[in-house]
Amino acid sequence: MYKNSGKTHDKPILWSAPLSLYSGKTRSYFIKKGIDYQEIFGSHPRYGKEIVPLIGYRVLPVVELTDGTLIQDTTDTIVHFEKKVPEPALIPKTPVQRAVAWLIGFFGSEALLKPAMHYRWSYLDRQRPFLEAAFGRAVSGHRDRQRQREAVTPIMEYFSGFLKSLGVTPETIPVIEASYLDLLHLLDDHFLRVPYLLGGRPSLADFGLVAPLYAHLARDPYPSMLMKNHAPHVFRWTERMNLAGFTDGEFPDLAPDFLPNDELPETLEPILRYFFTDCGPEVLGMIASYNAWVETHDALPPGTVIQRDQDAPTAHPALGWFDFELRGIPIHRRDCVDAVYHFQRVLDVVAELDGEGRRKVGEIINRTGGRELLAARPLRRIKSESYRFVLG
Ligand SMILES: N[C@@H](CCC(=O)N[C@@H](CS)C(=O)NCC(=O)O)C(=O)O
Repeated sequence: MYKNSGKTHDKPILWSAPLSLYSGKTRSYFIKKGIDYQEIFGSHPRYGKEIVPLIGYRVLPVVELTDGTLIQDTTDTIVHFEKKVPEPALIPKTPVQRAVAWLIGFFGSEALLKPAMHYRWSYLDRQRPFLEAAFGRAVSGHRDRQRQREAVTPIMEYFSGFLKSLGVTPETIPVIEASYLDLLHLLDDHFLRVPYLLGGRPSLADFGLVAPLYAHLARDPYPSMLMKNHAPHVFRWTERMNLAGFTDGEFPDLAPDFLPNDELPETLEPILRYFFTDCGPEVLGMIASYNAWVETHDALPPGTVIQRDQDAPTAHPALGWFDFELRGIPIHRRDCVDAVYHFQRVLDVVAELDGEGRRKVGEIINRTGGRELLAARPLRRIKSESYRFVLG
């Protein structure tokens, strides 16, 4: 399933960059879990020469384990280390907290790319020097401003081109911004009272959410100012997520654990409701787009790579475009096979529940408007093999 670099190391290596959305998720997980790791940016020659050819495409982060195994995918990394180092557990074991951690982790990692990319690229003119330096640090080994600037031009054009694929246009920007600001306010109410999403200990929910909310929305100058002024407690949580240990100076008396009795903090249900309402239709659209592809490619054998352009492997393979509405505004965007795959993982976690846990989770999902989304099913199972998504 994973390839091996053939090198051994004293510590796992996090191939990453400070500006990278998903790198922020693994970094925060390693810091909170207490994993002794070494971070090396993608500008290091070994990344381009040895790591990228093994993965098959440029992507950050990649975790190189001490035996050389290469894990690409932040959720896989967390699941791997949770098995290897069970305590302190950062994926809850009780049914409600476990299902909610997977759900919010999914929405955070997969459903907030629109605001993250919008605030980075639509406001480029207000933060260009910061982003040029950030990209330079990530991709160029030159210690020369001019040469770094030249090196970043193609990659900045590549990533800014994502706006169209995500459906970010002059017509959709107002609703994307309004929806994001509402999320910030809900999260601010929460982090005013509780240090992490599930209480006194960070979980998969926090790591999923910190992905968009750190590298782009807390660090890039324009959205950073917005977050600090609209949601100062969210900004503080992004700092907290990058500090070792669970106990925060603001909450010294709170046990460093999830809430007792599988309870959720009161302020969490409105956040779940937000995700189901504002992000649910988009995820449903992606699943429908995948299912339509499956129906027209019925005879494909297991192992077939799920991607329209088979010869151009990428972190976010696509099959086509689809339409959905955000608060009544139509949005046309490209689908993401990886998002459907990650939703399938959430469905698997919910399907494993039984008895009282299943009943309680069902009640929360119904109360917060998630019934339709949780009833959706990818028509054929998606597997991840050697960094590609394939039919099961
Ligand atoms: N599902 C992957 C996604 C990783 C990812 O998309 N990383 C971004 C940088 S933050 C990237 O390298 N994108 C390259 C591309 O989309 O071509 C994970 O969780 O690790």
